Amino acid sequence: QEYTALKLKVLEWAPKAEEALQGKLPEGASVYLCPATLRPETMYGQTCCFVGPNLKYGVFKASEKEYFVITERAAKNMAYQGIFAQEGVIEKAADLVGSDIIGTLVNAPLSFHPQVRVLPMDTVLATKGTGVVTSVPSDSPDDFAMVTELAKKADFYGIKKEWAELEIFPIIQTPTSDLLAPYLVKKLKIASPKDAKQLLEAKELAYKEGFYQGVMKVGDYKGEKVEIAKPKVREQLIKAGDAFAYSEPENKVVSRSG
Ligand code: ZZB
Repeated sequence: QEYTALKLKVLEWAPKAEEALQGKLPEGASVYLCPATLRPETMYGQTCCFVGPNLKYGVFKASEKEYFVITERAAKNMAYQGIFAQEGVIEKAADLVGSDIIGTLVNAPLSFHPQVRVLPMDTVLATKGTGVVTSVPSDSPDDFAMVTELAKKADFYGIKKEWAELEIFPIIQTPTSDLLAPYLVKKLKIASPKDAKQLLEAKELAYKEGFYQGVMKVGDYKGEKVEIAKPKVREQLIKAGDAFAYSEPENKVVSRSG
């Protein structure tokens, strides 16, 4: 699976993460949360970044002044892809639990919301990507269901309601909608992130319709088909130093079909 790993620079740590990192990073180091995505063309629509509250993350050294927050599993893969300074070597500066990171403020490249919060999502898999997921509720049904849930039960999740209520802008026009994820969540009567079966169906539909019939509504490739714009946006992000290629062997247990 060939992902685009995005670099979401930490602007302000949540108090618990701040404490856990005390004295562990060199002066002036930049730390990034690095979500893996298959939809770089949707990055204009990021409204938050998800971590699994119970997952373990590491802060891994990528270069002299750059550190990535990802799972150990992802770090091991990255070490063999020319992403870190030394081939095959991983250097962990600190450990973090997902719940420690929640509330952290990060910069989201290309997004209409340049600053977004790190929020919890229980369904983030430790076995896929980097264990960090960027949220695009306009085009990802899972993300729309989760931000809706978080806004509804902010106290329960220990977050500020407004962190989950950023405006959702149309990014891609398809024959059915320019807000495909909210449309599908409503159509399939998805009430919460627990409706796993319908969410899987919604995701499949959103991937297909978005890729084959979508047209960019925003950005440098506005008016171009998603199929055409996707690699161009990816290149643009990589050239700007805001993303890098990350691949991993297909995981038979969790991969989607087709
Ligand atoms: C932004 C985005 C925007 C995504 C979208 C999807 C969509 P999949 O689920 O196998 O098809 N993701 C990445 N890592 C994880 C993880 N560890 N646990 C749970 N979800 C994860 O493939 C990958 C997609 O699942 C990624 O692409 C990421 O969400 C999420 F508009 O990034 B995506 C219709 C989907 N639309």
